[in-house]
Amino acid sequence: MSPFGKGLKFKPKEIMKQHRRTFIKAVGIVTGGVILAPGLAGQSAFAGPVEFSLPPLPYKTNALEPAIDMKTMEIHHSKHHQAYVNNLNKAVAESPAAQGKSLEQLLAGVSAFSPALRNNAGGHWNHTFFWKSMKPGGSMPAKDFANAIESGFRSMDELKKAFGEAAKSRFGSGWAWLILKQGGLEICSSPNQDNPLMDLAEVKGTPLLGLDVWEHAYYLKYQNRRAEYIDAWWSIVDWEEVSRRYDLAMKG
Ligand code: MN3
Repeated sequence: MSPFGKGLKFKPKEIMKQHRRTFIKAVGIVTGGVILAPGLAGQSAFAGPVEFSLPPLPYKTNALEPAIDMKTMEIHHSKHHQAYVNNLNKAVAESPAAQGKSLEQLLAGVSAFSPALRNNAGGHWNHTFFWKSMKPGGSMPAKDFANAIESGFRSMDELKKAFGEAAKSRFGSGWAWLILKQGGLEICSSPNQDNPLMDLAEVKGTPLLGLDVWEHAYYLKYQNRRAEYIDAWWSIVDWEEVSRRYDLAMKG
């Protein structure tokens, strides 16, 4: 006899879902090579295989203070980013052509998909990239990348100035980017959750650094003072990580 008893109104698919939930609660893993924390897996809808999940922050939520306060980090990661992940999984489940694709593949062909998929695939990629672009106390650029900054912008200060201008002048919600484009460094910005990896982006390239200038990223501490948030942010940029991205992009 089935563990669910006889005559229950479960359809076979629902029984599978129930069974998987129980299994996941017990051991915290999902089949298909995807490892998830139990709490995280419990939030998933299970319309199909779980493709995307919220990555943990690489530091504590208070580790970037005073540049970014703990409450902002908590809400930004566990609510906003989680919502992009959940809604991306929903959008993929509703789009057969999107299934089985990596996040980068979705972005590269995003013009073929729904606005929901575009916004949430972008949201998931951008935030994952953003968390890894920061480090408590920041770090220094490696030599090759420091040279590239000098030839592209004359100095780090000039780079920060140009990047800050792009971040301040992006109207409404969006992102500022430092990208590698045809071997050279460039600065641009994008609206909403778009990014330079998208086929429909105004400026395309390989992102090396990105700054979230949505109000949810800074409003609790800075309110309307976006420029102050940008200035403070430089103290926690992980330039070593940006240098690694530069090296990889130059090789690719
Ligand atoms: Mn955000």
